[in-house]
Amino acid sequence: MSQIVSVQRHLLATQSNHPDATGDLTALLWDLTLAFKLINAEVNKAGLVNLYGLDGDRNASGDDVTKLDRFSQDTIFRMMDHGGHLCCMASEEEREIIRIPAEYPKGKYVLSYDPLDGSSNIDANVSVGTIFAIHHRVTPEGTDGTEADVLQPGSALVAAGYVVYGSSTMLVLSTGDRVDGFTLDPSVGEFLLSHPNIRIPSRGAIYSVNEGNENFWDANTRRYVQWVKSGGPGAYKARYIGSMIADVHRTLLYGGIFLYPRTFRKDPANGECKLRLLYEAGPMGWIVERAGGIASTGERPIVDLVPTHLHERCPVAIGSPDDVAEYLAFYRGER
Ligand code: P6P
Repeated sequence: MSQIVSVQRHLLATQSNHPDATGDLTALLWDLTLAFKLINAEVNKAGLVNLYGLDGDRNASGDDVTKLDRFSQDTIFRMMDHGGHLCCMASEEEREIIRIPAEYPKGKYVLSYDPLDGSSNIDANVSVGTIFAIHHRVTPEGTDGTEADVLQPGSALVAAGYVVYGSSTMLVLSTGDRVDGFTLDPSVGEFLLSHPNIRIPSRGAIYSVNEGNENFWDANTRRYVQWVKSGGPGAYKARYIGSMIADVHRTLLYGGIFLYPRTFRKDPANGECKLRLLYEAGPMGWIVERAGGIASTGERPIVDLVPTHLHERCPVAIGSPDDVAEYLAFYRGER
């Protein structure tokens, strides 16, 4: 009979593998899991307390902010601002970095997060989630964090993860060595280890892309998708939820490929990208790589990109190594 392991116990066991660990990261992650439980409770009853709908704001990326975005943003801030683990934060919902209030100590980590990814779908009860990324600060200890602490590549991540608020609520987390999944048992309010050491299948018969953009992709991406649809790699299914966290979570567990390539709709010369590097592509790409997958912009690994501003976007090809390698061969004109 399998052991019952809470995320807290798992984090303590992981910490014991690092003799120089101070417990700071463990405590930071514990605080985050409580924020996730609070957000989960609201997401699960949003329709009952009129939390659906927009709150009238627009975020730095120009997206309409839903009431649940605002609630999730505020919950994470109020949970994380006083623990002494962070020097600053950055959120997809905030134009500038989020400072730690003067009365609280400044810690050695920096947290970047998308408080509620996929929230444009929330009123239709589509799975949404929270994505988080943790780096060591690069500015002097004890001082206020700056953008320099936030603008770091995925390759420098210390930990990252996401929570899918779906048919069940699942936390997927990595502190570097492996990827583990914890399912929330709502009857006791604990995240319990349900998917130890997640490894992405080498191939999966699912491709996931918004085909409504097909006429605005580059020619090689169009060729790849047509090749898949004509049975090139075998009989593949199309699955696209429109919530990156749900599409990538399915890809991580079932295999296959998730694509959000550059589109040439608004700017035919340079194109435009949809997914945010700091809050979506970077952490999700880092996690998939830790599980044995590939996460590429088409030109280079996503985790190699050094962000130049807080709301930078990038093209995304994430998934099983065989599937993403085939896409990259088409994208680069090698097939
Ligand atoms: P489209 C949600 O708004 C999001 O940022 C990602 O979660 C999702 O993958 C993408 O946008 C969906 O974009 O253009 O297909 O609606």
